[in-house]
Amino acid sequence: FTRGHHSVGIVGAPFWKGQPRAGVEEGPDLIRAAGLVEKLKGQGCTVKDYGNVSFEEVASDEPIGGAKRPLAVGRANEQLSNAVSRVKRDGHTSVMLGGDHSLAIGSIHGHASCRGELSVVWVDAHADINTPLTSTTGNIHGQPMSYLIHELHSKIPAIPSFSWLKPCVRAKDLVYIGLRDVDPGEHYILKDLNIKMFSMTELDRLGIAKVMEQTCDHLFSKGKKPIHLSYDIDALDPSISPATGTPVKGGLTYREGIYITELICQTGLLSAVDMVEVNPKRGRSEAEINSTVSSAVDLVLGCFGRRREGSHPSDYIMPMP
Ligand code: 5AB
Ligand code: MN
Ligand code: MN
Ligand code: MN
Repeated sequence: FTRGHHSVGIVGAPFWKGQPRAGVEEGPDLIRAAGLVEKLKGQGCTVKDYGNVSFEEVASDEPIGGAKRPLAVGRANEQLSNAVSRVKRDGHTSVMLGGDHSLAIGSIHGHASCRGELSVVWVDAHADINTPLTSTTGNIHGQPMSYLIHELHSKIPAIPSFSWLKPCVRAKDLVYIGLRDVDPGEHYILKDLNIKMFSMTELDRLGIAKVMEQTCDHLFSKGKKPIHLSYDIDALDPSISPATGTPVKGGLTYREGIYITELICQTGLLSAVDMVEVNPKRGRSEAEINSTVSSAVDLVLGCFGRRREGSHPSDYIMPMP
């Protein structure tokens, strides 16, 4: 295999207010410090780093009907949506580094506003599809998909700071991989809307190869749309990525996690990636932090042509004796 030529645009989103734990806003700079840009270039990508979005401060921010910090999260996602749609207009595959997973609202919205209908592959221990009314925590990082799905629009209370947001994803265009901690209201929604999901049970039954085959079959049977891959680092097992806000045991192995990115890359349809929920303050040691951050880097590299079998540039010259 020769190496693909991907043009990557990176947007950092140092934002934590979709959940209560400080530290997740350090994710973007940590992932960069681990050499993401250099490594992408080293595997043949063109990279433009758009820097971090600087989010506006919000003064008073009382909960509205089951959504905590609605002003901050609404405004941040509006800013992020604009940033991601600019990256897409410039012709790059967008890589959004979080930050907490509420940021998928702006990332997916910005992507869709430029590219139209999307397929969404959501890799996560959690379904993040609570409505503000089904949520038991009020944390918007557990709610982003509900704001984005057309079929749930009538179930979402009006929140003024989200008035810019229009649903942009169809339930049939969404696939989950890695689920193992789903709330009752979320499970009702998944079944009611017949959303394709591969929980850890299906992964155990089928193996990751069949899961990815069926993921692609499901998405392509609806016509080929640009793919938005939203990757929560807590999808991986906490033994590999412990430095995250809501770890759940029994997760993806490193190899399964990487295999997902390799197969999504091979579709040739990958158009945007989110890499979210890396939180160094949740690591109990330097080693735990490093393992989490370097896994996040490797997953992004897998999205852009890194192959475990190795690779070589198409103009590689064989040294002669
Ligand atoms: B994450 C929970 N379902 O709604 C909720 O990390 C957890 O982005 C959400 O996947 C986890 O608060 C959000 C209990
Ligand atoms: Mn999660
Ligand atoms: Mn998540
Ligand atoms: Mn989490």
